[in-house]
Amino acid sequence: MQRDSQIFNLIDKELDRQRNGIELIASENFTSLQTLQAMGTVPANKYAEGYPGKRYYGGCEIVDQIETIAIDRLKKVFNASWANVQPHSGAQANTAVFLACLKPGDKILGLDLSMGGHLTHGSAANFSGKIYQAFFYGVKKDTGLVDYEQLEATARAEKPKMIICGASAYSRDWDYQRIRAVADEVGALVLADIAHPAGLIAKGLLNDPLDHCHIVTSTTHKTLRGPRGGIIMLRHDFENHFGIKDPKGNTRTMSALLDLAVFPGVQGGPLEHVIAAKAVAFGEILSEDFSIYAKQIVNNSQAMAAEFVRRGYDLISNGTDNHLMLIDLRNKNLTGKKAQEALDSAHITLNKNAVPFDDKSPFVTSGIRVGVPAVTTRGMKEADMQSIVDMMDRVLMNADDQKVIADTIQQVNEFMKRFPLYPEL
Ligand code: DSN
Repeated sequence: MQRDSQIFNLIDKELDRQRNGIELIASENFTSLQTLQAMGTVPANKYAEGYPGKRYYGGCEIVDQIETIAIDRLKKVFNASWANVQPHSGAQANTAVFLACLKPGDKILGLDLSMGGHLTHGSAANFSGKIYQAFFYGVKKDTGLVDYEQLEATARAEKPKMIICGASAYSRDWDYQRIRAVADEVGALVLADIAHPAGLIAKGLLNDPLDHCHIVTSTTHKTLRGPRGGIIMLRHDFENHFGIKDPKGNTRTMSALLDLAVFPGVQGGPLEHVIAAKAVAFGEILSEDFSIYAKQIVNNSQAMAAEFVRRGYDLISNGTDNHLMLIDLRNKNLTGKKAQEALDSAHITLNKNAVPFDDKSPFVTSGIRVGVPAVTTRGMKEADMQSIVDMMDRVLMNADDQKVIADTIQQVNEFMKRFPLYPEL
């Protein structure tokens, strides 16, 4: 068979783009070479519907071992008693949790997408807002912090079946204990979606949701630095707590209901090559190197935030506890769209983002979200964050100046040579 040079040339170009630019998308990262390599291996050819030891196909004895190792390592990473590593994505993980715990029309309560929440937490455009009755809490206008009073008041008024915490654009830690207290009061389950800060939670740098939240989901490719995918975890399994039954009407443990919800509920065959890569990444997370990495993420994020504040940028909540920051650009007379486009043209990649109480559409927005997991993987330290903010500031203050953009491209490409990516490739 002829090698598909058209596609492989494009893959090479994407590698160059990743190598030469500054990656600040808060949800992106660079996996290790061995994690990357595991994804391109022969378990990709295998059908393995079911779970280790209980498959619907023959020939699963090796992928059973791979999946069991992935589960065991993940349980160790988060001190969980049960885990499912099959969800193809974070959205699939959340879908499975909803399927296991809710009936169509049930009430859910999540952080509003426009305040930093996620599509799958009840957005009208998503299955979660179409199939379930969604209510929202937000952040406080003066502090940018989650409005726990609003969360509690809405929970008491609406009595949702599930309260969802977690965000895709929130730079502060969560009070899981407080959310669990009101959930117990109104009889709700708590789902923590830790897709963004999972790597920091794994290393004890942020509050641990697993003790307080009934169910925890995550992606594996953000701060966990694994392949693209999802996971579901429990620290404390429970039975018949909320009268939830399996499709045949039998009472089951939550772990059994969640397994059934992932397969056959929302997925067919698991991606065993991706599960192999998850296992590799989880092994890396258990190492001391990853502890150093996670700490450096927080140091870099805080150094970058301080530099933005020093230059007069308006950070929501005035700083960060985690890997990202949200910047309101209105005082700089820029929209998020304009900022994203100008920075993109200078090989600095991030995304425009609505800020709380935004007056612009989601296609324009007043802000940008900036994250440091990927640049930290490249080996950058606090002083490098100042260099990045310096380059960004110059572009943002001269967004229509093609000479500034051209100079910055050169500067960015030169700067990134100090931080090689996949030198073996
Ligand atoms: N799209 C992801 C993010 O960028 O945060 C969330 O799913």
